[in-house]
Amino acid sequence: MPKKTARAAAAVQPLIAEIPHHDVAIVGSGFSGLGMAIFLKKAGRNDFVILEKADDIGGTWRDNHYPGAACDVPSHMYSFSFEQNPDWSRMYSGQPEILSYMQRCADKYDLRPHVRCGEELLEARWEEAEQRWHLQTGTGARLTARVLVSGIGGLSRPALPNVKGLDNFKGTVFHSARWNHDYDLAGKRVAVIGTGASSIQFVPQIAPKVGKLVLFQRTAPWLVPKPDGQLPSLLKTAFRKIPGTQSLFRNAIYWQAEAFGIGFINPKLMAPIEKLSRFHLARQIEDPELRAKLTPTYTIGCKRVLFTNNYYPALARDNVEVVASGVKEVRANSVIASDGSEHEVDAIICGTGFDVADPLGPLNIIDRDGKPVPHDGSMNAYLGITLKNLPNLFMLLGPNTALGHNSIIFMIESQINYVMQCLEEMDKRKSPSITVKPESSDAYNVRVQEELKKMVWSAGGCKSWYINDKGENFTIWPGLTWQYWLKTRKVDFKQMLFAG
Ligand code: N01
Repeated sequence: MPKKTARAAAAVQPLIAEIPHHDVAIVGSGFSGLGMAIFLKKAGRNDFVILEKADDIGGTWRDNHYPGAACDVPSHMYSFSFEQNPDWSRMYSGQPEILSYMQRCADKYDLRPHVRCGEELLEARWEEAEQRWHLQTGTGARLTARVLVSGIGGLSRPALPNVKGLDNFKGTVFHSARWNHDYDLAGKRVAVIGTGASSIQFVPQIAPKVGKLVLFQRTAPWLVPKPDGQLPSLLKTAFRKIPGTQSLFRNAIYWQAEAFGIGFINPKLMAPIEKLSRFHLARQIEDPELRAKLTPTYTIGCKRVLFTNNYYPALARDNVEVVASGVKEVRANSVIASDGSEHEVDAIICGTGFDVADPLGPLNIIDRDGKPVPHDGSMNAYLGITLKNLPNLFMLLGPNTALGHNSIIFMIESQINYVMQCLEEMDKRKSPSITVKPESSDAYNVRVQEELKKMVWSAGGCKSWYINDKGENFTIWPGLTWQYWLKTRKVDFKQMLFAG
């Protein structure tokens, strides 16, 4: 540490003595936060705290408990590589099973004593003189940490549609990620807004119960069959008894998903998937008028390709009406579609996704110059992990690391491995902080944006939450996951600045 910095640090020591200090503060207890905590524990780094805004662990898998909530990535891949579970009941497990897997991991590694529930991080300020983060939560609690790891994730804040009159609706309104299980849907007239990954899972569950379901579809999604089913007990026994079988199964899933991912890089290769999707639609929907409404009009892959076997059959029911239009207005007892039609309903369920434009939400991060990180939807990071001018801040699932084709947990593990190397290197060099060089970060992000311009998310003729208002994509990783693993496997410390 430079002499001046050391003197300043010594001067403030008495002032901060009463604020609890941790070596590492992790934000969030979803897959990212739990994974980070497990790696720290395994490395004997026990001085860490997990700040969790809710009253329990689990992140998105705690919050998304709508009927039919399940993962659309096979469970043997959608789980930690170091905590494989031979007992997954199905190929694609449901939310309760995934959440209990996460809870088991937390208990096995004794993480709960580290979790401070009900503490939403609202401000993180880097104090250069002290070489540490000053943190303040929603309860007013203050703490400091040498290292801050964000496991916030992009899908933590539900987005209600910005529709005139929604507040004046006399019936019940809720979002898929805040499902109201106390509201009995039986016999009710229900409007569902949105036809994304969440909606296609809950619509088939509620359609047989409700009196009438009106589905507002602004953009028809591409759907393919979901190769789901119970896993036979013989296979589970093999996973338990024959070494290597489960890893082999996991690897097969991984490489199949990577092969699918090639289509995002070169959409021409998506032709067989598009054919499959059209066949799926034709096989499940007989009515030509409904089929026309459900036929997508953009290149497959531009929005998330959705896996389902029971969505189209649900839409073919007599009590379901598909309105191929957005929503213009909500009145006291009805929803007015953009095509002008009016639909009287008792309840509105919003499957309208998440607020991803501002990945930080209410969190105010203040950099080493005292400047706040802008909340303008253009946050970028070196490898999606480290940000210029923000020492000792690591993001898990940061900008440009989301996927449309494989397990996000693979990305999380690659990032955690990267963070662990940075911590070790700081120890080795006896340096209090590490920051990415601004020029390295800038050059990296120019390359990423250039690559993304050619890919299906920009070139596929759709409007998706991956792209911001300026046409930039700070969401998706422009490649296959093994390429990301290769880039993050060994940290290139030449791109980093060390203090001291
Ligand atoms: O949200 P979405 P989601 N008027 O943003 C529509 C993950 N996930 O919750 O397409 C009318 O995909 C919007 O219409 P359009 C996964 O990463 C994973 O379904 O923009 N409609 C769209 O149809 C996924 O990508 C799993 O024209 C409006 C829908 O709402 C992410 O979560 C399961 C509207 C939103 O779709 C989000 O999925 C579930 C308006 N004003 C989710 N505003 C897994 O299995 C929005 N829409 C891992």
